[in-house]
Amino acid sequence: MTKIYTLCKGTFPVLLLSLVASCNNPQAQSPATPELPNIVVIYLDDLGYGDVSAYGATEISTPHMDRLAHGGVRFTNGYASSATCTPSRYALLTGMYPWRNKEAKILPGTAPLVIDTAQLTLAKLLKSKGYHTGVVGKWHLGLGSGEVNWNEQIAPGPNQVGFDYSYIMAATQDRVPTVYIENGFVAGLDPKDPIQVDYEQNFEGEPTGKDNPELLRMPWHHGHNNSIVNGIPRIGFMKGGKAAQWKDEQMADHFLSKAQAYVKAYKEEPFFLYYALQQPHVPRTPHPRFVGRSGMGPRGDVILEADWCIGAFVQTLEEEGLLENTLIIFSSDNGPVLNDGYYDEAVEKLGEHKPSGPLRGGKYSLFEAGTRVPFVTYWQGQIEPKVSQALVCQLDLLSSLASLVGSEQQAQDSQDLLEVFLGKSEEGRAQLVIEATSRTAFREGDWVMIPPYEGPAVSEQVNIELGNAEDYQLYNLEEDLGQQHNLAEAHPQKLEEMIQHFQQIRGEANEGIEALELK
Ligand code: NG6
Ligand code: CA
Repeated sequence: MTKIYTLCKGTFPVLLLSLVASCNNPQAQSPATPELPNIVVIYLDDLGYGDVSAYGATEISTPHMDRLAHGGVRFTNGYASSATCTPSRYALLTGMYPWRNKEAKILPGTAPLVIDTAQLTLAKLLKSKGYHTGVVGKWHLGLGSGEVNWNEQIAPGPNQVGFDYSYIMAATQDRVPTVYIENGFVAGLDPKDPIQVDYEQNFEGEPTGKDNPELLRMPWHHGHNNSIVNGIPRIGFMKGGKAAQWKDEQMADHFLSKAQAYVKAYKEEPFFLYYALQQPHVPRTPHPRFVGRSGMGPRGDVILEADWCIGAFVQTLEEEGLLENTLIIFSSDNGPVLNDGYYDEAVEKLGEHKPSGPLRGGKYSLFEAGTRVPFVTYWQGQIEPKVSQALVCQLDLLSSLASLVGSEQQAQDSQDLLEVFLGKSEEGRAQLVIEATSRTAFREGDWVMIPPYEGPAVSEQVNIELGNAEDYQLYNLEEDLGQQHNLAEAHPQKLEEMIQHFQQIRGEANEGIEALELK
């Protein structure tokens, strides 16, 4: 009976008509009908390669992330497409390298949608195969097409690029508007208190982080000195919408409850849920029950909080009997950062913890820790636990999942690595272009080449090595994972070959691209 049920479930509604008949017929258990699993992408914000105990963290314990990592394929060469959020998310959803779209860079909360509504997306693709599609959590891909009126329907947004359901924050936790948006409408908005948002100018009479330090419970270090919401200074100015403003400490539970509700609502259909948690991005605001739990201050505490959320979410799948029919992909949008603009003791209380693990750099960096992130595929009963060294990128999920659900659609830069993601092959990508604040570098085999870039070697603001240097850099990651030995001079032929292969994909490096100013 269960078998017939899942068979019918998996193909709904594409083959609905023919299946109505076969579902009613107990003899009709045709193995020819492929089953479509639910697909969940659990995506963290700024979680580093070394922030997960399954990836070697010893000072912090993440049992729920570990459960996925140890029970599925744990990729050690799994990459986000970029060392910052918007470009990585753009690539995840479109299967296109983010540097092909000059708008795909860290966006203000008022930026227009960077995905063309005519463009193929993972959500659209799965929807075309009968999936119900949902996104819960951080969006940060822009909304609207210019001027957004936050008091009316906000479109285009997730619902116009393939998501049937969306419950999102527009940009980041540190950017206004600090409200949730459900299917294009600000949740809980009181029409008598309309929202206004501006990234250039303050609204008259409104306090700011810069001018009113006495109102702050979390001081700013760099940036983050505009409007104050819940005692936290943000990027951008906002007025009104008081009843709709989120409570930072409750955000994790709030998104979790929406993700759980989504699963319960659509469990009868194959569903695709993009569950984009906000941790451990700044401002780090653990719920009181997690405060002090890590001994590392808020950054460690919100990692434990995120881990708990993942556990609770997976438990929901389990309780609903969905775990064996759900492919879970767990990853992060970019590498770690400690001080990303607020004084929150992330640096002072770090102790022996190494958010980047054995890798060099961090968020914003062209060195490995910028883009190499925890990356796990888990599917109970279908994926055998293993560690894979195959080179994979979030970019590849689109074409790989297309293959899983029997779609012919592929995206330009996305490789079909389904067998690798299912743990049946070690043949990953041969090459990958990585991006960090509009600069790009190139990995091929065990080698990585970083072209020369102007700008500081170490960012003064975030204290991270960015990968900028006057000369080409060439590293062999097999021998030198920590990128300590630049082999560019010792291996001129290899360097030349890497530059050529890089340019074949990338075009003339950096042509027309302005790198983001990081001090
Ligand atoms: C930077 C912010 C940083 C963070 C980042 C986006 C400043 C000085 N810094 O501009 O705090 O918000 O943008 O992070 O404002 S991301 O993970 O969404 O890419
Ligand atoms: Ca991020």
